[in-house]
Amino acid sequence: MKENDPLFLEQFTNSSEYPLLNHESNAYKDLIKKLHSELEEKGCAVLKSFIKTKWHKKIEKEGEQVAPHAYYKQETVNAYNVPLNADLPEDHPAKITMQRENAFVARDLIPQTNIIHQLYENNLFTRFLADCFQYEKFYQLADPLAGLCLNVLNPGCSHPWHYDINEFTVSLLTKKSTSGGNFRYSPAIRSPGNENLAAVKQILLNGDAPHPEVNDISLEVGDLQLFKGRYSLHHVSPVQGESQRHTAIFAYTLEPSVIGGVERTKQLFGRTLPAHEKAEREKVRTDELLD
Ligand SMILES: O=C(O)CCC(=O)C(=O)O
Ligand SMILES: [Fe+2]
Repeated sequence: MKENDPLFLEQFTNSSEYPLLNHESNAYKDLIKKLHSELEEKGCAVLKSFIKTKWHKKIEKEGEQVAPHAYYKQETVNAYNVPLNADLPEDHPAKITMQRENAFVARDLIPQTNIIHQLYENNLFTRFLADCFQYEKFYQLADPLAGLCLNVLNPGCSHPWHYDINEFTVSLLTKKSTSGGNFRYSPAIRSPGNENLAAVKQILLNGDAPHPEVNDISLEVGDLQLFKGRYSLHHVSPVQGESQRHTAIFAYTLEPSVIGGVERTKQLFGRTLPAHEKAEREKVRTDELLD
């Protein structure tokens, strides 16, 4: 099956509830309206059972097969993914450090036939996502490692507070932890030109504890999550129980040809490819927010 074949969506996604194939239909327009207002109100929208129930075991299994290839490097990080000794005031929230315990399987290690890979490369799906966020067009990342990855969290581990490099993030839970492993976020806590440092610092110091500005969501396998990760500080709380937690992370941008920075790519995947070195020399990001 070709990755942009509409039959892929028909077969694997819950197309009666999520009519992605017919973007002229009223059902499609109503869905977009609903999701967009959820994004406006809560900074996040969840499409329950976006993948048909009968394929849940398959996406879980495909994830389990690649999970052993995840790159592990426990390290001390900050929420901005800038060097710990960056030239910033001592009271800057980037001086608050955390342990990074999650591991990523890079895109080039996820078979192209896997459901999550086909979904990422499906142009109808990409168009649908742009419509949800009300943008003219979304681009799949040009990054050969980071455009699509599987985020693996082992029991006892968490994903520390951070912002995403890309403007919008879309993820799909492929394996649920026994308990814990909740996605927690502070909607639109920063915006271009305003880092809102005092509020960020308060949330970082609060850690895993409940906070009035932090929303807490628990996802099921096959749920699709839409999220504005460049502006919303977020983390995943510690995974409890025996099972790993897996999420497929789909990254999109508003400009073509976006590739992650060398420092960040090494942090996440333990390696870079020539494409990253080249992009570093010709940086295209323009919003002046820290990485
Ligand atoms: O695994 C998740 O649910 C979110 C992970 C995340 O925030 C990220 O990979 O940037
Ligand atoms: Fe993130």
